Amino acid sequence: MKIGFLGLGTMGTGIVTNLLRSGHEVTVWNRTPSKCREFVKEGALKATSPAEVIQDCDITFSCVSDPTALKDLVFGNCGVLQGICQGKAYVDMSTVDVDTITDVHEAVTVRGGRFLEAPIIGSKDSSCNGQLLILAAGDQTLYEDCFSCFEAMGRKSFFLGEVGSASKMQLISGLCSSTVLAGLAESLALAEKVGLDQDQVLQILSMSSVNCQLIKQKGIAMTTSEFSDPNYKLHLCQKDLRLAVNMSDTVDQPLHVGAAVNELFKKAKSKGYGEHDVAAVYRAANL
Ligand code: NA7
Repeated sequence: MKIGFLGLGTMGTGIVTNLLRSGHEVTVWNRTPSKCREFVKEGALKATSPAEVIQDCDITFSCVSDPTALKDLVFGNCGVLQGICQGKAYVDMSTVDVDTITDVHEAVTVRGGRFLEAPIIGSKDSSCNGQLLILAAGDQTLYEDCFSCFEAMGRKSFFLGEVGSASKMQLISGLCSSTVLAGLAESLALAEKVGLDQDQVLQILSMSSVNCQLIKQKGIAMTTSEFSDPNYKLHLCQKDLRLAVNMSDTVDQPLHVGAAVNELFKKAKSKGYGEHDVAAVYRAANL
């Protein structure tokens, strides 16, 4: 089976490395072509457009930043759609909204291709370590055909049914984790203001019922101001929040806390921390 991969950002880099390590034949494409170089050295093939990758491969995956990037990739010049025909399979792993993924699904299937959405829960570390959680929905036969790839990328994959369900789950997951992060940022900021020792605060939190990996890792990043090597970029997290808030509008579900968390992330982004790690939300909480 020939595998294609479009989008060699933070997530794509870890995923493609694991696909190659597990013996898959992979053809890559990235908007900035220089990012393909390292993978070619590791044995990947390189194509000059998304359409060419689709034409050369049986299953092509993509992972790009946001809905605009995905639309460019799929509907743009020499984009995914121009390679799609009967027998081709396309799997998108970006975090986008239900409308965007539905449009992509319709456009691919109307041309005879098979489509799966498969957004991922994780960060740079989990994509490098093959520990992503994969949320898939759409064509179940394609989900089954992706088995060896998903095994290489992640620790577990879930099939959630019709296209849109995986994007919904992904946005819920992001809403929940960024709410925890915002709560941690404000708690640590307040702790500092009232004169507590932050290391001791973190030690106590990590022995209490709120203990989790996120609190531990991001707590250390916040108290040591280590934001510059992003595990997950703050502007992507804010995009995920924006999409979750928009989704809540479609069903009239109030997001009192979620909307406020979104504002905090927007503030951190406007202070110039968009390309930093999500933990930099602390900079917006700690005035
Ligand atoms: P990164 O590291 O910011 O990488 C983003 C990738 O998306 C990168 O390959 C970009 O290409 C690509 N991109 C961005 N805009 C476009 C357009 N318009 N056309 C084609 N390709 C584009 O993000 P992550 O890897 O951390 O995250 C990827 C997704 O997973 C995202 O949805 C997260 O929310 C979850 P570039 O290298 O800049 O040319």
